[in-house]
Amino acid sequence: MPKSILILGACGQIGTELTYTLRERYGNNQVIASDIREGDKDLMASGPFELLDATNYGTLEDVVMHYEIDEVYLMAAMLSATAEKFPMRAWNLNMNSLFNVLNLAKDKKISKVFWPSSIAVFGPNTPKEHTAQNTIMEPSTVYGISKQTGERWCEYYFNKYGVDVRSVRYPGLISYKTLPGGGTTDYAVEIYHKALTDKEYTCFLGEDTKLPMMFMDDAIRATIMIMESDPEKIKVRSSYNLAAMSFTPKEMAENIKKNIPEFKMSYAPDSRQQIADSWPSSIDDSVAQKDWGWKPEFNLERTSQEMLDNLSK
Ligand code: AKB
Repeated sequence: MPKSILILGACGQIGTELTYTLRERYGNNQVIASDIREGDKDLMASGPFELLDATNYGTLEDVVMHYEIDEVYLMAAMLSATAEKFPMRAWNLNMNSLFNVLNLAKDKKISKVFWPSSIAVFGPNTPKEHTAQNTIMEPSTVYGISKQTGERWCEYYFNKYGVDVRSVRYPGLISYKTLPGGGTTDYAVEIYHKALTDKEYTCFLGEDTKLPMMFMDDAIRATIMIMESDPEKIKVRSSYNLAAMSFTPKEMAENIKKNIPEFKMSYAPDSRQQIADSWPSSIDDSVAQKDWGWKPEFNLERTSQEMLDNLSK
């Protein structure tokens, strides 16, 4: 029997690309896309789509039973910058959707769960460079607190109820198909759009703010890799550090100038600077490399090339 997959938050930045990739891999009808609102028309037309609020257990359970779902990818979340504006809404969305999915797995209605964590689980007291898998974690943002709490619950459901939940801590993600929304690392996507249309960009982070980043193809590959790994290889059931590259806005601008020499960057840091300052600059992902063979493929050079080539089509 082919397995049946449900993606919650399928119209978001990660969900869109994950849906396309999983549909290619397992067949269009095996991958049910869902979101609280409609998104990209091509995505919605490429296979089954359900309008679904992941915080509503009843409707989520109905969809899971109707399609006989085996695996759920929970990509719905409120990101760091928006979560600072709406703390309670962020907490409710990020936590209730996770509990709903973990409880479905606990009750054996689904067999496997993917839930994304983030570098936001770390905080201002965490060592900034090569941040280890296990280190000080004192997140100072609403989003970070929800992700750290989520990690604890994932590990608890695995230990206590045997729930097969798998997770990675995504860095900032760079992609051209769907824009991110409400994150602190969003500048690293906006910059390419503005470089092509306006030849200039005002960055909301300071020029030396170094953050861990990853091209979307690497993020999708990591997600599918961890989900397809043998369960005994997944030794960390909270969430794995994941890394590809780290750079500052200034380094990114210099890189773009190699392709668009007239590109001009200016800086006007806003409230997102404080969030960025609380996060690591680079991540040590050696545990993911050792446990399930993770290895990134895209550096800044290759990412810029992909972004500029695809956005100028
Ligand atoms: C954000 O900026 O909030 C996200 C993240 C790093 O989790 N991209």
